[in-house]
Amino acid sequence: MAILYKSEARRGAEWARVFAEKRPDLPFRLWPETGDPTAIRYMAVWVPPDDLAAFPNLEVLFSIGAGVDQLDLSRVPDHLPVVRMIEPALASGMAEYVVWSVLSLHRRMPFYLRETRGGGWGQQPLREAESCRVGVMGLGVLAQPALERLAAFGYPLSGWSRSRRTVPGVTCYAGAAELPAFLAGCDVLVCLLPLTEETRGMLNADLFAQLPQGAGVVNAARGGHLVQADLIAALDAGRLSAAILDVTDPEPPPGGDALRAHPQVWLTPHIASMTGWRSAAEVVLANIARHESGRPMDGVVDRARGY
Ligand code: NDP
Ligand code: OXD
Repeated sequence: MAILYKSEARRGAEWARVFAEKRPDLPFRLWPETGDPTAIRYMAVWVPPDDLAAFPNLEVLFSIGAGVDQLDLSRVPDHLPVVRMIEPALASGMAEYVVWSVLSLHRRMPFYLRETRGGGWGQQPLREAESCRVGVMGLGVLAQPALERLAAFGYPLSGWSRSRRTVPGVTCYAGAAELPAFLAGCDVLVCLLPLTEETRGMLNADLFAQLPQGAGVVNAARGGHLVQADLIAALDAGRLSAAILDVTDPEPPPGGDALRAHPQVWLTPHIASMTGWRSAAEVVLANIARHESGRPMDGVVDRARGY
């Protein structure tokens, strides 16, 4: 019985230390050194090996990311549980990124940086936090701590999810029927949805048209949520004021890509949050212990929903 780790080797070395310390009975293999493939019971991956059938005794596929779209679930046998990453470093990193990007858009930083770099000194009226409505698409594990931090600034907060949620201090909307009402109240819109068949391409012209004039958009989820040409058109038409994007499709965007050059777009290279090295290994160990004692694991993906 062994676990196979397939992702960045430096992180893998840290995982190997944690496993050696806490589960010396469970050999840790670092891809591409699989050893005997029939011994592999667990895998922790960003993207799995092409031929999963070569590991006939695999019992659980752990994603080292919170998102699982990169796994291509259609290639993963139905009987195999897929478990996504839920761990504290991901949540705190995302909360920081969301607070930074909301503050930047609320305080019109893309405008001021452009203005001062261009030799100007123009000022705009200061908008109070209490009049800058912030809405988050997705009310999950990453969205909720971010909303909690945003509350400290006094922003009126709302959130949108698939099923009905209750989050203290947040006006919650659910489902397609309530999306228009949610969007109408977002001066800054933050996307923290998983990428699924339902959510792919959601950040499009139709959605932008339902936001208040001059709204700002943050996408810290996946590049596939955004229809890039629609964003550029909405910015150029003045419908949106600015966008902060941590994710693009593809990543990285090609050299001459319109997003890279657009004055109202700030890009970051998928760094909004990162799985903690040690904490992630410990979370996977805890889930293996649950699995081995017949208890439910934390973060099992619902294959029908896709997240
Ligand atoms: P969760 O699964 O905990 O939460 C997802 C939320 O989205 C839930 O509230 C869910 O609704 C909602 N949702 C899903 N589908 C729909 C839909 N069709 N309509 C409305 N709401 C929907 O995910 P996390 O918070 O852990 O992560 C979110 C995403 O963030 C990840 O999937 C990943 O893509 C991205 N990510 C990006 C990182 C980065 O560095 N840029 C780092 C980590 C993650 P419900 O509550 O009803 O289930
Ligand atoms: C994730 C990510 O999904 O880092 O964890 O994007």
